[in-house]
Amino acid sequence: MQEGLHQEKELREKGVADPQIHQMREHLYNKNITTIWDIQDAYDADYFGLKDRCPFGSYGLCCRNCDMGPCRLLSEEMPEHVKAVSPGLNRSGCGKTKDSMVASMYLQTVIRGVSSHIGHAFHILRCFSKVAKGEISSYSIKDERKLKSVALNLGIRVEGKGKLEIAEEISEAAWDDLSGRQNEKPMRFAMALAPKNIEKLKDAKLVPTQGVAESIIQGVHSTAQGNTNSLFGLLHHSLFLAALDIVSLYISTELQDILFGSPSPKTSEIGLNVLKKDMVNIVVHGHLPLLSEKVVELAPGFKKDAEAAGAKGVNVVGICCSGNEILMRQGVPLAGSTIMQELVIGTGLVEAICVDVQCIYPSLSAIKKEFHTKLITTMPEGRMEGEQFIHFKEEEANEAAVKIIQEAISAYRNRNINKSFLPSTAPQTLVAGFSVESFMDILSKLDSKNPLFPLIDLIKSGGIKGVALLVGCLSPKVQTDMSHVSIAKEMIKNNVLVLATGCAATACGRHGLLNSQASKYAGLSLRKVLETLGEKAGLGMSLPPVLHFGSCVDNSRAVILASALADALGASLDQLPIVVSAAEQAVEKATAIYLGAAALGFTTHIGVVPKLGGSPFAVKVLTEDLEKISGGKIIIEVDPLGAARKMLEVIYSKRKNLGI
Ligand code: BF8
Repeated sequence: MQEGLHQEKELREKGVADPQIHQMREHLYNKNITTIWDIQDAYDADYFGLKDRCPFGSYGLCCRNCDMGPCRLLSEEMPEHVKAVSPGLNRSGCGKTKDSMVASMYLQTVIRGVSSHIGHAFHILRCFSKVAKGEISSYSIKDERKLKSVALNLGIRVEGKGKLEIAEEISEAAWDDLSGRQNEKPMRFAMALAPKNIEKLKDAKLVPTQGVAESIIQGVHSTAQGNTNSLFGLLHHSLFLAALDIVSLYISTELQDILFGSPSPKTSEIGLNVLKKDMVNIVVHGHLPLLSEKVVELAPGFKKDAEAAGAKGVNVVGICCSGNEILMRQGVPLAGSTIMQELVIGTGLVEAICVDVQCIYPSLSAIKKEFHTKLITTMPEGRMEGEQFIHFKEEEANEAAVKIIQEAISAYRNRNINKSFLPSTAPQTLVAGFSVESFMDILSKLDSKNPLFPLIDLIKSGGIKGVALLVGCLSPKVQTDMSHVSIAKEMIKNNVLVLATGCAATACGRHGLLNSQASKYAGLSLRKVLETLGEKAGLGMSLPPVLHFGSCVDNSRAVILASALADALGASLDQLPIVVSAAEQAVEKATAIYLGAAALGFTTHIGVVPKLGGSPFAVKVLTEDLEKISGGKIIIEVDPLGAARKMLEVIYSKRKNLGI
């Protein structure tokens, strides 16, 4: 682990690679406005004389759960200067060992990640249920094809039923899965997602079961003082919840598609320069499409109001996963990735940044005070002290969106153009909006009856060697962006098709990997495949070598695709030449996702050192032993090229085992 921490430092010393981030950072630094990278630099420069983050926290050996603590334990691996000042205790006040402390802290991280995704699913489900019951008119069922396919996958009959009736039955299934009584029954959405693989997990007791809330409480309970000290029990529950996490993502994705439409490829742009100097700029930020869709829908109706305020109109742009949602469905441009949220406000050109939940830095409050920007919070989970709160409720969705747009227009009058700054870099063009449905539509141009067959043939023939799914966040602890970008380039060079979601996708977008021109980085056979598919799909250009597969909840889309491939090949998920990489995991949700992928059977890479170093046993369980249980495992590798090499080896060996 110590070596990994050194490697992280070496990578961040290379400096930020995206020129627009570099320019904005410098601009703000000169104005004494600090950003996430400056804080990381401050930790590197001096932190209680350690010149790094606290080693006890970094190793997962700091427990502050109860008031006997905090307790911190010493690892042999820690640097000498730490050992010299530490009393060298090897158990907490209550007797937690290094193993149980590490595993307990890790489970708590997973629980926060899973709870965030389940919280997301609840927001969507509540709205969906009200639509199904005809209780609200601000939303409707936009995608009937998807409604029916979700119903059929859940075993719900659709003949002779109206769409609201079908929707109500889907909603009941989702409520049972998420908040029904805990029982031994697999979640219905789990069986719809990957039936064969879920069966396979039975012996390992990793099948996501109904009554999610109780499973979470059980996890929190077992980490409370005076409960289990079993390393295996705690890690097993982490894996169980993480598998369940993927199913909760699936619920959100499916219901969102029904409400807002399944995505299809759209050309758009990404970069700070999508903000317009002569328009009222509204940035939507967070994760739920409920609010962002409404702002996008209603903003054009306020052109006259904006003109009256001296602007040419209202420009809505996205950031974070709310941004991904409206990008892939409406083609709305992205101002940047989540890690750039401070910079977006720092342009001085944002009238309102409206946020819902998750990945919203509390630092926004301080930064926006330097400008005329309004930070509008809309949900209790994301409320910020001293900031405006427009409580978003489905029943009053239109009213909330209108209020936000009006607030933004009124802020435009206070914009001080002398305080504004945009970097000199033009936005990157990108194509986003790939989903299983839209990808199958493209493949159906090759085989209308069995669209999956051409993909299987390509994998079998080696035209596509395998698939890599890039997930998760961007981190200031490494060279931001470049872990994802380097891995993506290495994969496509070796004829591996790359799917990307969340911030991994937006990083690839800013570095020009989400457009046709990027096929020049692809190996010969992958390039040919992309050109053929692009031509057959009538796009008049090659498909991008990295397919933007949506927001973080849309990782479930990749699992659906993998599950269909596994069925067609007569294999299980762990046998497929598919790897997952969370190269810059930062947020608890990313932990839930990468661990969930490994629980389902995927070999999954992480590129930031996890807080597991205090327990070599915990590391062994996740990086080695897990393979015997689920078929998946974790690869911890900070160096991106080293990680790519390891993932390619996995792909080649899986191909060999499949005899292809
Ligand atoms: O959910 S990748 S920083 S934005 S957690 Fe957050 Fe990580 Fe970005 Fe979307 Ni996902």
